[in-house]
Amino acid sequence: MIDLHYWTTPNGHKITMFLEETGLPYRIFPVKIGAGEQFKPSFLKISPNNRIPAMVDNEPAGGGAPISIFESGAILLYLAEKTGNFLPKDLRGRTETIQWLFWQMANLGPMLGQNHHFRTYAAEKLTYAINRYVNETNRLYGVLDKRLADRAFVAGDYSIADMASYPWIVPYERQGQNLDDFPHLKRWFEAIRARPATVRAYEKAKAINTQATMSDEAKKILFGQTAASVAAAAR
Ligand SMILES: N[C@@H](CCC(=O)N[C@@H](CS)C(=O)NCC(=O)O)C(=O)O
Repeated sequence: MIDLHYWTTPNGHKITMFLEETGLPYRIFPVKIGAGEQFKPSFLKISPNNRIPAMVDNEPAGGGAPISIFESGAILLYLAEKTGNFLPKDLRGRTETIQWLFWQMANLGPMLGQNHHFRTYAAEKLTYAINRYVNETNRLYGVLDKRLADRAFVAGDYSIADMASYPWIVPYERQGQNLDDFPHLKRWFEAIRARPATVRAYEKAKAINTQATMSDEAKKILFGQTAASVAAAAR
């Protein structure tokens, strides 16, 4: 059994998308990040960066003690290796997939996250910061669109590289983007959106989090963090 410590955000959806594809048995432990549950000592033990998702595999290959993992890219890679799915076995296919997985982790996630922050959440609307991240989002959409111009998926067949990127494209309107400007990306997006496993993953999220907006209290918890926040949690 897999224990998934999760909240209903893009990085959380990556993992439910994978698990729903494979049918691997799992249970969800919701971590309400707007309520500060990511600072619970029991969660910090498996996710020292106080971020979701984190996962515990109670039945790792070869037996032994459970294995815990944080960082969504590391979790996807672990699950792909565990199940033998969604990561090619040949050297070239595997390298391509891991390369695009890292591209998502280092670019698409962090930059679009800043876009959400400055465009939607920040109380002060800073034109420079908004333009910077909306433009960078636009550039990254362009990179993905070009990559998808002559292939169905990011790297070979549907893989963990696609599962990593898709949830970040879902809020494209909120990121100030128009999918019609990126026809290959749009075709890829619609194909993944229609997959039964994707539909199930997003339905699960809706059932777990019924609150659509972020409260001022949640903003304080999420956007006021310093090293002292983690130190205080350990006391
Ligand atoms: N690079 C990390 C990023 C994880 C991340 O930023 N998670 C957010 C939700 S999408 C979170 O847990 N935020 C809680 C907080 O900011 O305290 C990953 O991909 O797992």
